[in-house]
Amino acid sequence: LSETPSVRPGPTVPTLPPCPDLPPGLVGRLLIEFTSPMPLERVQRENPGVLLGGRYTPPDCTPAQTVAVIIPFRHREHHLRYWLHYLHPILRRQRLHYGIYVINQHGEDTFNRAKLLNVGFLEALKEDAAYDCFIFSDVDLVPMDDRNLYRCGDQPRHFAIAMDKFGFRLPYAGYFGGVSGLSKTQFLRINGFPNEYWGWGGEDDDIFNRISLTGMKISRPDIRIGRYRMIKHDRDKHNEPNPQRFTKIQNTKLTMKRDGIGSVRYQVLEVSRQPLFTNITVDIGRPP
Ligand code: UDH
Repeated sequence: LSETPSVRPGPTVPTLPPCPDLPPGLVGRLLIEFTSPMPLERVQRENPGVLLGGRYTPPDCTPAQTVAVIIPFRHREHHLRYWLHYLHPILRRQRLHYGIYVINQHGEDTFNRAKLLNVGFLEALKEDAAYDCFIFSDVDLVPMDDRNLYRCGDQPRHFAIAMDKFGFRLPYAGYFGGVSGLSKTQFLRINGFPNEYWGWGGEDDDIFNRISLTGMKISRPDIRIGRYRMIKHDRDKHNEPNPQRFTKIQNTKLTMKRDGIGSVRYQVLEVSRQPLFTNITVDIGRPP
């Protein structure tokens, strides 16, 4: 009798090839409009390949990254339907392995976009520790070109560089608002995002400062490709411009060490896996 245990080959698991760097089948410039109503049932019908919670993985290749798309949210259901309608097919064509997380601020206290994004980072990782790239997207911004690839690189990425509302130009050189992406490592290097910007404005400039102060540089797509349509809307209630934002962004260097992903406090009230996204309703408190 032989001493060596016999190794029987198991059933062969077909391993998919790595996804190509440039996804085949992109279409380039897209027609984006927000006139016809967009029932959620229609969006579900259009996206049968999306799994519960808004997860997707390409059937024909293995992507290099696992991407969590994080959306700060409150009372924008009709924007979300357009966003899902346009983005799922785009992300699919981009051959991304991704999940969609809508971080819904509970209650009617002042909105806090950056804190919601911090919550999204932590909660997405609780769902799947494999996430290594985080795309932070406003719910009202839809890319007009699918060559604007929602993935992370060796520097933090700013995607929404040419929005219709700013005349398809960057409003100022240090603008980092709307849609941005950081790898897990890049996000942790800047201690995540600030939690102390309540109301509208400034938080994106604080994030820009964090990136610069840690010696990183913003990467951007070509201006002809980074084009976006914004769904027109009035100013929301409880998200008034924050008068403290101008002084706060002067102090990022002092505040970023104590205020960030390491200090975020919140309470998850509900996690609900919908067919096209995961909704996380969260109590993030209120301004002091
Ligand atoms: N958001 C919500 N609910 C809110 C506030 C903000 O979901 O009540 C989210 C949403 O993802 C939004 C993002 O936070 O896209 C940014 O907020 P915003 O859309 O208010 O910011 P923006 O700079 O608009 O796009 C500012 C108000 C413009 C008023 C224009 C009046 N013509």
